[in-house]
Amino acid sequence: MFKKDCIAMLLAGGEGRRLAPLTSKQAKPAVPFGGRYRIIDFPLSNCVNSGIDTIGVLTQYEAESLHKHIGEGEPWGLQSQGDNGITLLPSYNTGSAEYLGTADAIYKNIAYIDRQQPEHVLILSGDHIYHMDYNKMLQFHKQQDAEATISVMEVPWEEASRFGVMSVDDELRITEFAEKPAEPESNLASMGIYLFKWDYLRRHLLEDAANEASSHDFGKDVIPKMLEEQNQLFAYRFDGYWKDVGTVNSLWEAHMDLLSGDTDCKLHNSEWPMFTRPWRTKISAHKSRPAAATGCMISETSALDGSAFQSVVFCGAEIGRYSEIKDSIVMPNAKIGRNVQIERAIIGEGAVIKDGAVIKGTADQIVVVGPYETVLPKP
Ligand code: ADQ
Ligand code: ADP
Repeated sequence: MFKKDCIAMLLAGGEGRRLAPLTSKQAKPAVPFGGRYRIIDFPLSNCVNSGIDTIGVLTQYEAESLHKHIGEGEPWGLQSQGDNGITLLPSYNTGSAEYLGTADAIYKNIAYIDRQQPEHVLILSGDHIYHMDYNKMLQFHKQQDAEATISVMEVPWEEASRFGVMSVDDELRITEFAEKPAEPESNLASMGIYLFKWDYLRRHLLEDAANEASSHDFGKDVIPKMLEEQNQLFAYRFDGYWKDVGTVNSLWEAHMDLLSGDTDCKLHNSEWPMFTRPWRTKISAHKSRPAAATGCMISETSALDGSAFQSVVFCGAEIGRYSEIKDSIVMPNAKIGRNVQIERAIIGEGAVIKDGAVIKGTADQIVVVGPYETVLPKP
C-alpha cells in the first residue's frame, strides 16, 4: 500500500429532520437536487474533479438510500480496488449501533483511515451545494503548515447563528471559534469542511472518545478543544457559491439560485463536470411542450403538458394539461394531474397530485409534499 497524500471522509449519516418530510425515507444527502442529481453528488464530483480518489462515505440514517445510489461508485469512476475508490462505511459495520456524532463517526473508522496511511484527511459534509477545488485548500493548508484548516465564508449576519463562527488574525490563524452561538460576534462561518494532518486528528479523536463529557461532534467539541491547545488552526477563505441545504426553505432557495443563474455553481460546466447515477424513469424521450415553460429548468425526460414558471422539473416528472406550476420544484417521477395549481412548493419524488388539487406555500414557508404521498383536491 502506498502512502497517500490526502483522502476524504464524507459525513452522510445525519437525519435531516429540518428537511422533513423529504427525508422520511431517504438520508439528507440522497435528496434529489437540480433536475437529475442528489445532494451528495456535489461533494463526490468535487472529489473526482480535485483528483481525490479515496473516499470513505459514512452512513447511518436511512443508509440504504445512499448505498443504492453510490453502489460500486461507477458513475464517479471510483469503483473500489481494495481500499481505493469509494468505500461505504455504515455505522452498523463498526460493531456499534450508531455514530454518536460527527467526530465519533470518524473515530470509529480509524482503522480504515490507518490502512490508507494518509498524510492529510479531508472531512466533508453531504448536504452542501457548491463546486470547490479541494486541491487549492490543500495547497493553502500545506503552505501554512497547518494542523487543521477550516473552509470559511462570510454569511449574512441574520444567518450566522446557524453556523460555527470564528475570528481570525491577519494571517488567517483562527483565534476564536463558537459553534452556533445565539448571539454571534462574527459572520465568518465554518462551511463544515475540514483538512487535518492525520496524526494530529487521530490524537484528538482518541482524546475526544475518552472524554465522557463530549458529544463527539467536530463543531461542538473537537474544534474548540484544538483551539484551546493553541495549535496551528487556519481558516481558508472560499469565495464561490456555497449553500447548506439543511432546511426546506434553503433547498428551495438553492434551486431558485440555479434558475436565476447568478451562481458560479453551474450544473453543465465542462471544466467541473457533475457525475451521478441516472434515475430510472418511464419517460425515455423528450415529451415536454417547449413553449410551456418560462424561466425553468425542465429535465429532458419529463412530460410537461401544462405550464411552468420559474420552476425545476426533474426527470420522469409528469405535469398534466391545464396545470400551472410556479416557483416550485417537482422531484423525480412525481405525477401531477390536470388542472392542478402549485406555487412555492416542493413536490417530493414519486408523489401523486390528483386532478384539481391546489398546493400553495406562503411568502415565509415553502410547502412540501413528501415522497410517494398522494394529494387529493379539497372537496
Ligand atoms: P451542521 O450543519 O449542524 O454543522 P451536522 O449536523 O454536524 O452539521 O452534520 C454535518 C454532516 O455530518 C452532515 O452531512 C450530516 O449528514 C453528517 N452527520 C451528522 N451526524 C452524523 C453521524 N452521526 N454519522 C455520520 N454522519 C453524520 C456543521 C458544523 C458547523 C458548520 C456547518 C456548516 O458543525 O460549524 O458551520 O456544519 O454547514
Ligand atoms: P430498484 O428498481 O432499483 O429496485 P425501486 O424502483 O424500487 O428500485 O426504487 C427506486 C427508488 O425509489 C429508491 O430510492 C426507492 O427507495 C424509491 N421508492 C420506490 N418506491 C417507493 C415507495 N413506494 N415508497 C418509498 N420509496 C420508494
